[in-house]
Amino acid sequence: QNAFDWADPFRLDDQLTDDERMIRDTARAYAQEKLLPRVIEAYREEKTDRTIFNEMGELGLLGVTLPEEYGCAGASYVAYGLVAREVERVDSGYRSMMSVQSSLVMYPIYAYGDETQRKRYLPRLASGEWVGCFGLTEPDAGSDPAGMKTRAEKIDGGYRLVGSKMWISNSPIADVFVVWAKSAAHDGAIRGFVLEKGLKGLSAPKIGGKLSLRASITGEIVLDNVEVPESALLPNVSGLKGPFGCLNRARYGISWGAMGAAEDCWHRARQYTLDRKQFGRPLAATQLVQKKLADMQTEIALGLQASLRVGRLFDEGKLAPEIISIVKRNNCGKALDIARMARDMHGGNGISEEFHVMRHAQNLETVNTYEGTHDVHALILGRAQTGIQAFF
Ligand code: TGC
Ligand code: FAD
Repeated sequence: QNAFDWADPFRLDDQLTDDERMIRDTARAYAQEKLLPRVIEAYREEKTDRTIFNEMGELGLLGVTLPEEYGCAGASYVAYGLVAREVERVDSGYRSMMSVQSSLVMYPIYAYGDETQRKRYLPRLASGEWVGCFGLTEPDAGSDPAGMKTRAEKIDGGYRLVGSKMWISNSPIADVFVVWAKSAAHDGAIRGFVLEKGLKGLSAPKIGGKLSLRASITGEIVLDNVEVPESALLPNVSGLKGPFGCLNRARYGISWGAMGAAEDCWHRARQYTLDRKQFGRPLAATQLVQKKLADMQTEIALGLQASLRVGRLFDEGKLAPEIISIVKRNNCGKALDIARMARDMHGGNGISEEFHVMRHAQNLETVNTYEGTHDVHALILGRAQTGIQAFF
């Protein structure tokens, strides 16, 4: 009889290639040895360590799916998911830093940029020399990005950008800003622009007071008549499908990452309830606790298997974007439930930073909201199966 591996019931490990296992092991060692020791203080002090980008870059963890000619690893989408899972096992904020750089900044420059833009930005972003951010959301346009007010006016030799972006990961420390705006010169279509730090009128104030994702810096982007040359325009995409093409990749990565955070909560809850005795026996000896552990194991095993399937479809070029809504929505929602449950199973200790579970739960509130909220993904799936859009 084959042995049951409680931590890997579907033998996910066997379904990976040697390259994927190697990248996963590199990410796991880095996350456990270098990120875990600093996360408690970073979270408490709301401090983002800029050098994390350089460290990830050195290990080839940034833009991992992009071609080697731009300094990237040319790895599979499954490998990208595995990196997200390992990094988010430590903290969702660290995974945010990585996935914004990879999927929301490097990917659009690669997919929608020209060769000059690729050569200028990709190697520097891959090494972590430069940090990037992605500006889609605005104070009055979150779930409905089509309602954005930021606009690009045509001027001699380029464009003038006016508007503001809100809730932008990495923006206060960014060197490169991928910004989406409605362009009058393109019949009002949404177009992407690549801006560099230091432009006149461009600023990115930090948003303070976050009770979630505190290890990852978040800010605004203020575009006060920022003038850019024609070469700042991403030439090869027009319309909302530009930002959505990036979001497809980031949302897919988040589906793996959220499961990494959930696994950390599950493993900690299992160990804690094995060690902790009440009423003369371990908490893990009670039926209620065992049911909770079984629920966690089941949801995580299923969630990871689903993300793996989506990753393989990505790699085979057979992916329909709606599938991503299934895994983003399911895995974030389930991870949040698991983190809250693990917090409860730790009793009073569960609210302490030392036990990590409450930090995960707080982080997952954001993860369940950004990149399309849990309910917005339900509406995407509802539309896809009824043919009726219910957004308004
Ligand atoms: P809709 O009419 O559905 O589509 C407009 C155009 O876009 C195309 N499209 C897609 N293309 C590729 N992939 C997808 N997933 C696509 N979804 C739509 C579509 O074909 C159409 O193209 P065309 O050529 O016909 O114009 O647009 P809508 O306005 O009805 O959209 C509704 C909705 C709710 C689906 C959409 O707006 C949505 O997904 N809202 C959520 C917004 C969101 O996810 N924002 C994320 C901001 S970035 C972020 O949160 C980063 S956090 C990262 C971190 O820190 O880790
Ligand atoms: P709203 O759209 O106002 O939604 C509020 C509530 O209403 C939600 O529960 C939502 O599900 C619900 N709702 C909305 N529309 C409907 C509807 N039609 N029917 C039923 N219910 C509905 N954005 C970026 O562009 N770049 C980033 O790097 C980035 N990083 C972020 C980092 C953090 C820490 C956070 C918190 C957000 C970040 N975001 C970023 C923004 C994020 O994508 C948005 O917060 C998200 O898309 C939701 O938009 P909103 O906050 O405006 O909420």
